[in-house]
Formats: sequence, C-alpha cells, structure tokens
Amino acid sequence: EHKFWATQPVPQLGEGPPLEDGYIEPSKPREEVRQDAYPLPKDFEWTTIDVNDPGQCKEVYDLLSLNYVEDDDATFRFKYSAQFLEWALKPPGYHKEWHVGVRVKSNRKLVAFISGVPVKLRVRNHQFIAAEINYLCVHKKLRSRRLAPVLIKEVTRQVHLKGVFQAIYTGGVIIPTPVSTCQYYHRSLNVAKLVEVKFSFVPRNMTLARMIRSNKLPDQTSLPGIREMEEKDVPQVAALLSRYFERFDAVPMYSKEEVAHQFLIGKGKGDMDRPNPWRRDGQVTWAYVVENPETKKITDFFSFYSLPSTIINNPAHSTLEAAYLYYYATDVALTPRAEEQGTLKQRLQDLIGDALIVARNANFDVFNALTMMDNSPMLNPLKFGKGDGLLNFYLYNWRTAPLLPNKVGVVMV
Ligand code: EN5
Repeated sequence: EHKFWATQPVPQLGEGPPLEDGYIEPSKPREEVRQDAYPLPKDFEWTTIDVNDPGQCKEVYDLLSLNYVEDDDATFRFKYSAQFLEWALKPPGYHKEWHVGVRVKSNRKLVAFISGVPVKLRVRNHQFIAAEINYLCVHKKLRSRRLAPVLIKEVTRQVHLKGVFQAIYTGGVIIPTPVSTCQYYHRSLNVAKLVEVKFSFVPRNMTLARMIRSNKLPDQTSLPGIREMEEKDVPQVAALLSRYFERFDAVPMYSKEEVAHQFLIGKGKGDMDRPNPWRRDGQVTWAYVVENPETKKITDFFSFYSLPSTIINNPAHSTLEAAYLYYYATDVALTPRAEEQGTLKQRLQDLIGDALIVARNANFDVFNALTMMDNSPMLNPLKFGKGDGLLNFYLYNWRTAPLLPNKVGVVMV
C-alpha cells in the first residue's frame, strides 16, 4: 500500500503502541551519511533556495500559490505570501541546505520544493532537535511521477548532514502513522462573504441576517491591560509560554531569540539594526499580551498568523483572508483546583475572544483553529463551527504512543 513509507523509519500502520519512547534507527556520524544527492529524473536538477534572495522567495511563492494544498473539493488553495515564507523559513539557526528545490534543466523553472527548519522539541519526557518539515509541493503537471519520495529522501539527507535525525510534519492525508489527528474549526468574521464564496452556508431554517447578527462581535477587546506585544516583553512571554507548555506532551522549547522571531519578526519589529523588509500591510503575525496594570507583569499572551487562500473560480472575490490561531498562554488559574472550577477555561475564552476581535478589526474573514492545546472547550462557546478538514501530526524516526489532540502543543504554520 505505502511503498515509500514502508522503507522509512516511521511506525508502520497497525503496529500498536511502543513499550518505550525512542528512536527507530540510530543516528550516524556525518561521514556515514550519504554524501551525494539522490538522483532525479533526467530533465530535472536540484537547487538550494536562497530565501534571502527576494527573487527566489517569489519563485517558491509562485509555485505554492498555484500548486499547494487545496480543500477536498478544490474551492480554496493556500496562498502563503512571500513575506510569510521568508519568516517561516528563517528562524534562528536555520540551514539554507534544508530549503530544497527542483528545477527543470532546460528552462530553470522551479517545479518542486520541500523545506525543513530546526526546532528543539519535547515529546513527553524526551527532548531532541528535530527538523520541522513543511511546504512539500510538486507542480500539478508533474504529479504521480514519484517526485515526492525523492524530495523527502533528499531533505532527510540534508538534515542528517547537520546531525539531526528526527523530524515533525503535518498533513491533511493519512500516511504511516499519525501521532495525533486534529480537526479544523472555523469562526466566521465576515459571514456574508463566507457564504458568497461557499466557505460557509446558510442552514435551512436560518437566514443570512440572523447569521450575521449571531456572529457579531463587540467593537473593542475586553481584557484590561491588553496591548500589542513588544520587544521588551520577550523574556516574560518566553517564560510564560514555557510554563504553559508543561501542560502538553509535544511542544517546541523556544529560546528568547526564537520567541522574538516567532512573534515579533512577522509583525515587522525584529532586528532593529537592520533594514526591515516586513511592511505593516504585509503583516504575517499578530501577537498581544495582557499586562497587569498594577504589577506590570504579563499574565497572558496570544498570537495568530495570516494565511490567505485563493478562492478558485470566483468572479467576485479572489482571496479569503484567514487568521489562524497560533500560540497562546496564561498564568492566570494554572492550578489543578482552578482548572477544575473552570477558571482556566473562562480565562482562555476571554483571551481568544479578544483575539477574534483583533482579527475582525484587521479585516480577516474567518478565524481558524484546531482541536489541539486547550482549544476544544472554548470552540463552541466562541461560536466556532467544525470544518471539513483534518490535520494529522507525524514524527519521523521517533516512537511514542498516540497523543490526544489536547496534548499536542506544536503549531506548524
Ligand atoms: C502542511 N504541512 O481542508 C499540511 N481546509 O476545515 C497542510 N474547510 O477550510 C494540510 N470543502 O469547513 C492542511 N467551512 C489540511 C487542510 C487543507 C485545507 C482544508 C478546511 C478545514 C476548510 C472549509 C471550507 C470547505 C469548503 C468545501 C469549511 C465550513 C465553515 C463553517 C463556518 C460556520 C460554522 C460551520 C462551519
């Protein structure tokens, strides 16, 4: 069935949970890693994408905007912006060799891509450096030519050459073997447009006007002390997140530099010594903190990112503006007792409720979230509805028992 995956160090389907967590195949010294690139069909050649070159970023953008992930009936297709890709592919410590492309030899056209970025993960009680693999894309005209397995093997080789032997990745489809599966949920912000483009629908015994009314949000955020995250907040946000992450069984372990990258760079407030390529109107991430007015301590944090989708074949609207819930944390009510009383749930509802308002005010059409982290209990109260998409989480060369969605704390953008 899965010819390629049967050859890879991943748990095979129906294998059953492992007795112990750990690697599937051992690491090897650099010299023992294959030194030459895997062969490609004769008309193609490998290329390393230089994401510091705007021209090459644009080539990846062009490839993905026409050939990347679509929903099940091909109404929408992800449209990652060039700024988004530059942000996602350049975290602290990134390796240019992990940005792998395939070109047509004759005209140098980019026709396939796969990427990895390094991340330190904790999975249950083990910590390791992994590659976050993302943006695997093969041009539509070259599908079913078995290019994806070669791309995966080549990026794996490049990852091995840097001494990394584990990876994490997600997919809408099932391959051997998900460590967890989350559902997409959607909160309408612009009901009329969502219905017009068939993202949403008016149920029988409902009217558009009634739907608009029931999805109305307050004009302004509700939490006292809420404001945009700034550079000076990085140490406190890093500490808040790492404490909050103790609740989950698969999480990134971010340094302060990584927190600054994940939450400030995409806002356009990164390295102040260098000219900043991120425009406010090309903003990728939104990050907010709640500062206690008396103590000046940061008690809560949330973030979301912008990932528009092309609306395929719609004459009136070309783009769906979607915000995706990213990381969040609170230190309010983190005790088991408070959790039992529902204080944590209420706080998160207020926090993410404010995220919806910020997103609506920034003109997003919809706010998306998965059933991961502590999201599930707040989705219904905040008027999210179940989507038709699933997201499967995978680990490469690491065995662990399946994780419940509410134990997953890694968000892949
Ligand atoms: C990267 N490593 O299927 C892998 N999106 O629900 C990425 N559905 O937008 C893999 N089909 O349900 C990504 N509207 C996998 C996801 C691929 C994209 C995808 C789904 C997620 C989606 C929408 C549109 C469906 C159109 C028909 C959807 C219903 C929303 C409605 C709002 C109001 C309340 C009820 C639900």
